[in-house]
Amino acid sequence: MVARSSEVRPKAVRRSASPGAGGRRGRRAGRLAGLGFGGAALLILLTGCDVGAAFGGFGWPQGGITPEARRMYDLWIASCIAALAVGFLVWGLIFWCVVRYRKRGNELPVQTRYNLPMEFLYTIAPVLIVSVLFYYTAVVQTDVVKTTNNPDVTVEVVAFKWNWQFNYRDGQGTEAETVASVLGTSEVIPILVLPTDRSIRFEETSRDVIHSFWVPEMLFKRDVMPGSIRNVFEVSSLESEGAYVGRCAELCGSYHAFMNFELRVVSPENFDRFLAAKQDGASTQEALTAIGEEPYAQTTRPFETRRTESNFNPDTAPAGAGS
Ligand SMILES: [Cu+2]
Repeated sequence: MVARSSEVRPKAVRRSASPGAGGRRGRRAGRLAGLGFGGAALLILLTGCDVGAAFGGFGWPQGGITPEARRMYDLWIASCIAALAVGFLVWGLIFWCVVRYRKRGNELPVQTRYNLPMEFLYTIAPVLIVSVLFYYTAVVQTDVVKTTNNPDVTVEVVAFKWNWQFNYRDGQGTEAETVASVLGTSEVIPILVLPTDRSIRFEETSRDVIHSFWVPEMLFKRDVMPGSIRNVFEVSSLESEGAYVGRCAELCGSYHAFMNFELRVVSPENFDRFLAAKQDGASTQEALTAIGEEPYAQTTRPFETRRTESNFNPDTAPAGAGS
């Protein structure tokens, strides 16, 4: 045993003392990896490939209808690509080490310790990566929660157990007046009509408990608080006309799951006509019909408020039985 270990050490020392061939090989591998990543990045840029769509958005909801939603989506996709690039680099290095330094006898590989450049690299690199991700996250977040002094449309979102009221306002804050209103009932889903190409400010308030205003296509939700807290957010525009389901995203009681509404995005001209019709005393359904829109919600339907045998377990049912 003693003889063996004395055989090993000089060889290990000899190998570390002649870094020429190993260094060249390392540089070549590094160059190849760099070329590979550079080539892949160039290919993506040149082909204009939508990487997010190709990979199902990496789990992020697609089809956002606001510039803010697209920015959040882009941040997510870029973060995933960066994470994958780092992942492939690390996996590649692991596999390279596994193959390059696999056991070939009793000779020990080069024992690298106190390698300052290496330790500097693996301390600085993660800090740099996290700093870059933090920077872009802060930039996008600041942009998404930004509010302006003069939004084109201000709508007050009033949540209550278990429905919604949308008040179109002539200004901002609690001092402003409501000029038209949409109120949901157990029979009729409330439809929040809003225009494309205009900035919209949402001012939220609750009559009872905490709810949460959520339109999945806006990729954004914000809690609706009771009392004096008035949560506000803005979208710089809605980009696609259409009907989008809206939901309460905060567990607020028995019928929370049915607390739906519909966002109906129309052209600015039709929005002005809708608002004028409402101010003239038309119902929401009449005003929608007047601008050529479906009068009732297309994306969701009212829930059944009456309990029947089909939706309720009768007392005679055995414990734990489903209906
Ligand atoms: Cu709710």
